[in-house]
Amino acid sequence: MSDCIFCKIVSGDIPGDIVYQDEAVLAFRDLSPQAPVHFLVIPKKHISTINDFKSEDASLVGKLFLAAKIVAKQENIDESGYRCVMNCNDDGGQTVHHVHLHVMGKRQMTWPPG
Ligand code: DGP
Repeated sequence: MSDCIFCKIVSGDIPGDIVYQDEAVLAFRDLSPQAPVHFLVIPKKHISTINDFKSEDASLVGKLFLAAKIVAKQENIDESGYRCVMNCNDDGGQTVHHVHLHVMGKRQMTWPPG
């Protein structure tokens, strides 16, 4: 989508600190990190929210988590632990409408979330 900031990171039109990519997904560091390690994993194709996932996206959804696991190991947070969050729409706190999995680590997370 031409006005989507994350599509522009996928296309290279705006820079991203990319930590992983394959044919289906891209992972890059969050511009506004909420933990010492904070990266986002996105599908390369534009999907606005979790509500827009279709049954044919099941494998793609799995690939987001598999990429999270790979980068967590790269970042050395796989054993200490990390949190994966995917916000949906306003009440979920979603500000960028291209689905993204937040992966945060290298600090103790709290519960409940804010
Ligand atoms: P959310 O609130 O769940 O939609 O999270 C959006 C995240 O995206 C937020 O943590 C900040 C991050 N972000 C927004 N714009 C950019 C950008 O241009 N580059 C990068 N790397 N991250 C961005």
